[in-house]
Amino acid sequence: MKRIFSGVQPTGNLHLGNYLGAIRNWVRLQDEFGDCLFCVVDLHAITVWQDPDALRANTRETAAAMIAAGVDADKNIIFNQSQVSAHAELAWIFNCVARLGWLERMTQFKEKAGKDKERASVGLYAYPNLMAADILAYKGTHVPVGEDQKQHLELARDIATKFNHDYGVDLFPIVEPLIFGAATRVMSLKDGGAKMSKSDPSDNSRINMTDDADAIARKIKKARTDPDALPSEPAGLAGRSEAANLVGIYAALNDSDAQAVLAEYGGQGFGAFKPALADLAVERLSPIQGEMKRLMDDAAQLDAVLRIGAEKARDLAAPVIAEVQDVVGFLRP
Ligand code: AQP
Repeated sequence: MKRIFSGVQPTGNLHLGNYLGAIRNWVRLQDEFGDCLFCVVDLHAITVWQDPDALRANTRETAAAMIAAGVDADKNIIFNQSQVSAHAELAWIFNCVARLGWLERMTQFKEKAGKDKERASVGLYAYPNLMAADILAYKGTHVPVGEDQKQHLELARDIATKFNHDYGVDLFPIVEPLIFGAATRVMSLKDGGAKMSKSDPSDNSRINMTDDADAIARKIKKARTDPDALPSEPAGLAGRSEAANLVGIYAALNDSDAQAVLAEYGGQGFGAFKPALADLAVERLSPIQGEMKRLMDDAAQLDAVLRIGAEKARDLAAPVIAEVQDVVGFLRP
């Protein structure tokens, strides 16, 4: 059976990369896969400090963005991770399956911990084990994510394989990443070598899902580029990471590809291309933003969606956790 699991951290500043790399693809997959769980991963969020009130607000905002983007809350399971204890339970077991050497290789930990890794939380280090538990608590088979999560998904595969091998069972599936679309890695507007990120201190580096039309136009206008005109073929974008990023964003928003964008804009400068990109971004994002705002104005309704989703998720995870406990040798009632 095919089952999708994917998540977004409620760490604020939800951005165009989260939308194009993940959430929009969920909308497309929900009809193809009968069983989809979309999670606001608040346990992951606290691996770095979160103000409690901001965490509550960001959890609701993230859920609102999913629904506003078109994820159907009736057909799918939308919930926040901390309401389902199976995630933390299975993560502990996976802490005992994963090897230190595997975690040592995780580039996201290195990037997020920075130079002072002694001061990083243990949770940040063990983050990929929790991510494996998120998926495997439901025997998830497919995980739509941006390219940055590829390494974590390889680790989830390693954990599933080792668990199955160590206990001589065929309990966990080997998960498949689903990384697709014209913008699997949206880059910072200020630096074509860095990914667009919630935690970038510069707000001008990203287009937030809550930015209004003026902010979107201003940020795209200020986006770093080079002085050359756009090439007429994608090959001409080699070595021009900022130009390639803007073309990729345009292609993703327009549901086309770089070839088609350059067929239209090749030979033109950024003075013409940037306003066209800004108009397209506003056109695509503003309906989502309107709906997000409407949903955010009714916190009780959003909380109800998350509560119902968590109930359904608990029901799905319970037999898997029981099976794992039997396999591991835990006595249970
Ligand atoms: N720049 C990006 N381009 C494409 N996809 C992206 N994703 C994140 N950034 C980009 C995808 O969005 C989903 C949710 O990500 P997350 O909330 O788990 O956060 P993250 O991957 O750690 O990335 P952020 O948003 O940039 O946060 P910080 O600043 O905390 O690192 C995932 O599927 C991810 O691949």
